[in-house]
Amino acid sequence: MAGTHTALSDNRKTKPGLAKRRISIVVAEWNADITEALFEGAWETLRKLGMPKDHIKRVTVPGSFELPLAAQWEASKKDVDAVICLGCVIQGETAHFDYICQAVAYGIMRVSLKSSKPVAFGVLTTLDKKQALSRAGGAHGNKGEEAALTVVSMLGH
Ligand code: RBF
Repeated sequence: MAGTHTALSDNRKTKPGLAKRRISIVVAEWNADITEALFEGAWETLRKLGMPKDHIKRVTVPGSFELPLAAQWEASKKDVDAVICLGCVIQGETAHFDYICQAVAYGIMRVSLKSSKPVAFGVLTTLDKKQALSRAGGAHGNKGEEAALTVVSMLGH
């Protein structure tokens, strides 16, 4: 749950330094009901912390597998300080589950290390839709919100 992670930034206070930052949020369209909820969580969190609307860019990709490439396109832009990747891979519906999850996790990590910019892994990898829903604004919080807090923390705010 978001509140239990002490390493994450305090999400109650506005962070003045964020007004100068720019963040891109890459959202996968697969399981769109879930990923839209993750996007809302990330967007609301950045706005609450004081990031101007026009400093938050949204990029949409077809599926989670496409997240690393779009993240790389964003991270390679001079004026982008950090990227948040949001997706949802559900095991019950995906025989390729392990391949996709591994490729996406590795790809996102690579983009982050290569660009030296924070790139958050906000990708749900769950056994079923119920587990995904509980992590997209349900009992287990909203992982989009946590991904936003993570990049804010990594940017030093
Ligand atoms: N993308 C997701 O973001 N979540 C999924 O659960 C998901 N399941 C998939 C299942 C199969 C069998 C295939 C072929 C693709 C799936 N994708 C999923 C799409 C994937 O991320 C990517 O968009 C496509 O494979 C095209 O590169």
